[in-house]
Amino acid sequence: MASNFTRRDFIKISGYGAVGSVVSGKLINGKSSPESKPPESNVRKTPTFCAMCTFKCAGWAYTRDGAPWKLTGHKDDHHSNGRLCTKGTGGWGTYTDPDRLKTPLIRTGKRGEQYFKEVSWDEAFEYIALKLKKIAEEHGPECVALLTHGSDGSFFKQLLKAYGSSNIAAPSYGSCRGPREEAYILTYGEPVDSPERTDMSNSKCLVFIGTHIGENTHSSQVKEFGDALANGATVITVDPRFSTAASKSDHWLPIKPGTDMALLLAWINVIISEELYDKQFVKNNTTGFELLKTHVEKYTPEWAYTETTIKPDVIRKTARIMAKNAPATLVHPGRMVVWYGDDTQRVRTGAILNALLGNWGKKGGFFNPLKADVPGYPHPPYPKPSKTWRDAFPGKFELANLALSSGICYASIPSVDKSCSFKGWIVYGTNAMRTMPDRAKTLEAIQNLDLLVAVDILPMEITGWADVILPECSYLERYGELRVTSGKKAQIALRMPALDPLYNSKPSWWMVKKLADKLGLNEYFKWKNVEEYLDLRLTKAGTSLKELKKKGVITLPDDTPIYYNKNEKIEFDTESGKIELYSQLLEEHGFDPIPVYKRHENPPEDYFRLLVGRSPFHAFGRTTNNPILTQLQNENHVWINTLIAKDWDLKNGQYIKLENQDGVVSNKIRVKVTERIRPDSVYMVHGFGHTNKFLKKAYLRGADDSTLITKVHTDEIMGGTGMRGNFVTFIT
Ligand SMILES: Nc1nc2c(c(=O)[nH]1)N[C@H]1C(S)=C(S)[C@@H](COP(=O)(O)OP(=O)(O)OC[C@H]3O[C@@H](n4cnc5c(=O)[nH]c(N)nc54)[C@H](O)[C@@H]3O)O[C@H]1N2
Ligand SMILES: Nc1nc2c(c(=O)[nH]1)N[C@H]1C(S)=C(S)[C@@H](COP(=O)(O)OP(=O)(O)OC[C@H]3O[C@@H](n4cnc5c(=O)[nH]c(N)nc54)[C@H](O)[C@@H]3O)O[C@H]1N2
Ligand code: SF4
Ligand SMILES: [Mo]
Repeated sequence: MASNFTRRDFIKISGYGAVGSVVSGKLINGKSSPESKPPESNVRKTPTFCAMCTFKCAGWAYTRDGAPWKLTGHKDDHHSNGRLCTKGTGGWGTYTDPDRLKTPLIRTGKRGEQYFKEVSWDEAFEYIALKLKKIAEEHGPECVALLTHGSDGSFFKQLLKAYGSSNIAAPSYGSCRGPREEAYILTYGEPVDSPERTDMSNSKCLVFIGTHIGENTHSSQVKEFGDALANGATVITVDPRFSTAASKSDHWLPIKPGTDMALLLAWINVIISEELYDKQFVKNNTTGFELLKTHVEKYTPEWAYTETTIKPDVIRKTARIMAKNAPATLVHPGRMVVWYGDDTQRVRTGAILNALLGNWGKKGGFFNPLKADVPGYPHPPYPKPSKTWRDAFPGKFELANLALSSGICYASIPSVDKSCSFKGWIVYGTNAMRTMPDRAKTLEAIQNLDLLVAVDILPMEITGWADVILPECSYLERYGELRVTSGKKAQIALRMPALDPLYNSKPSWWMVKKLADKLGLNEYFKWKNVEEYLDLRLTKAGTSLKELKKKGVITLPDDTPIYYNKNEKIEFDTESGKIELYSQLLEEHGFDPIPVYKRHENPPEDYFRLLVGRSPFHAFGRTTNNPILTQLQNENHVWINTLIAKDWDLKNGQYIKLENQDGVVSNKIRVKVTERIRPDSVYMVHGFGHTNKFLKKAYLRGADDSTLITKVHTDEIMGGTGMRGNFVTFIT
């Protein structure tokens, strides 16, 4: 199976960070051609960090004659490494999109019918404040939750805490990387975090289990993958689909979906039985090795073959390659890991394999991240909430370190055994109707709320159900929360307005300040305006707003080494102070202390497993109406194996519908007939098939995977919403 896109092309592209930006539109080009260069006096360059997805790459927004021109990456930034991805270069499309929300709206018709009246900001805040006060009086402030995604949700988080609720959840936990973070906390005492602490640039062997970097275009991850390829790293990709990463790999293992843990256990079996593990590292830094050794004896490559369809000799060979390159071998922990419900255990199996390779704190493995110390703006202590979302789930998800959006959703559906029932949601920057699976539950929850506020930039599915819609201006028109993230450098980045807000849209910091006034909470927001808020914090960190405005990104001095020395004994933040190959904590909570393989359901006859991934041109559902990015892709396709297409008489490009195991039917979607997927599965990218008719470009373009994800396989350890246990058949 050949790809006409070579390894060299990929390296080139990742170096330039703009996978496929082939459209000639002025706004899409990261670089201008010399002849298009305008007189400098008309050009303004403003620091920003991207909000097209949530990876927060820092860059520069250029305007020319007061109009949008281009966006580029910041050369010092550890997220972008100087280059934005395709989605990022299309950022001005969020500003120019004619479908933007333009003014505050209050619902006049029934929920979901989308009848709204235009109101002033003051009327909108008055309405919200009255409802919030009523909920606080009748049920307690804890019965209001904030669902949020994206850095500027920070201001609403502060508001909610001041109001008296700690129920703040992001889809990036329960519906994305939560199981990964918990698996690494359980094993190493620390999360992987975002951006990932993976030292791919220096890896000599990279192992991708599902994670599809290249289609997942998080800038630094693509750049580092490109560096590894350029340095000649051996790449092993495990994916039922011939992904972009697979096409750059030395070994593609087209695994039967849902059986990855079997492969991981068999790799561990080989590495232990052939004594290929890092003996000194394991002796110094781990606990439970002997128990692990006995535990994996039964998980031979021959056994794994029957589960995974990966041949025993391939399993042995790839395990030996990993060991040979260790500790510069990285079994990538993935990112969107909510697949089959046993996700914490699956990711933990990979974490254990990494421990045997001795790559923690090692070049080419996981580095020790640095982070700038930026104090918050001083405020009185927040009131202590008397209940949380956890009260609705006694004895469950105790190992979840963050709140679950699905937990808040289920706890909003009244039932006698729920002691914390939610009455109000503030939804900031997350399209909760699409990002949480099992939409029927989300709708039931919403219908029981006394207040649903949606803060968004576009008319999305969630805004359609809101009581009040607050139109935020785009990230290019506002100051935002500081970006303080961990990485190889201790950095701070600034987002500031490149242009004034269009229409009657406003930034979230302004909304929160006004709402705090109405709620009598202004003692928590003593700053006069956002510039004062940012400057005080930056001054305490040893810099200033003035410096950030000029530089965009600053790196604070920090000479803490990001690698450990060879044979150094490491202190881990686990109960035992060591890497826990055997987890006492999991055992105490009634879970397998060492991962145990359990089989998942197979698709019924004539059904195929629905696999989901990313379009390299889009971020989730938030960009599929973007006037620039829709020029690159304006609908999705369903990948169907050539043999299956023949059986069903399906042709390339033909529209079909998909029906899932519960009889739910998708919108129409074009077929892509390909050998690049296993016959037992189909694949589509997330983010298309919008049903809000006010999204003129995206409305009913392609199909939405969320509609078909009616069965959720909940991770019993931390509550993640496993989404890949759904099966579809074809309606022609
Ligand atoms: N079915 C299915 N569900 C999934 C996934 C999947 O692949 N399939 N992926 C999961 C993953 S990995 C993640 S991380 C989550 C992502 O979940 P979300 O971040 O909720 O994803 P989006 O659909 O992009 O929704 C973003 C919302 O924010 C709005 N928005 C964009 N910019 C701004 C802004 O500047 N201000 C404000 N106020 N709003 C803004 C957009 O218009 C949109 O309504 O979804 C998870 N859920
Ligand atoms: N362009 C773009 N990039 C993005 C995003 C975006 O919206 N657009 N979103 C970002 C976010 S928030 C996230 S979380 C990441 C998500 O991206 P990743 O974490 O890289 O990937 P996943 O969504 O976990 O996995 C998708 C891949 O898993 C394969 N797969 C499906 N089932 C199985 C299985 O059972 N076993 C194995 N081994 N493989 C399987 C699919 O074929 C597909 O190639 O992407 C990030 N990057
Ligand atoms: S990965 Fe791309 S879309 Fe996401 S923040 Fe970076 S440049 Fe923006
Ligand atoms: Mo995610």
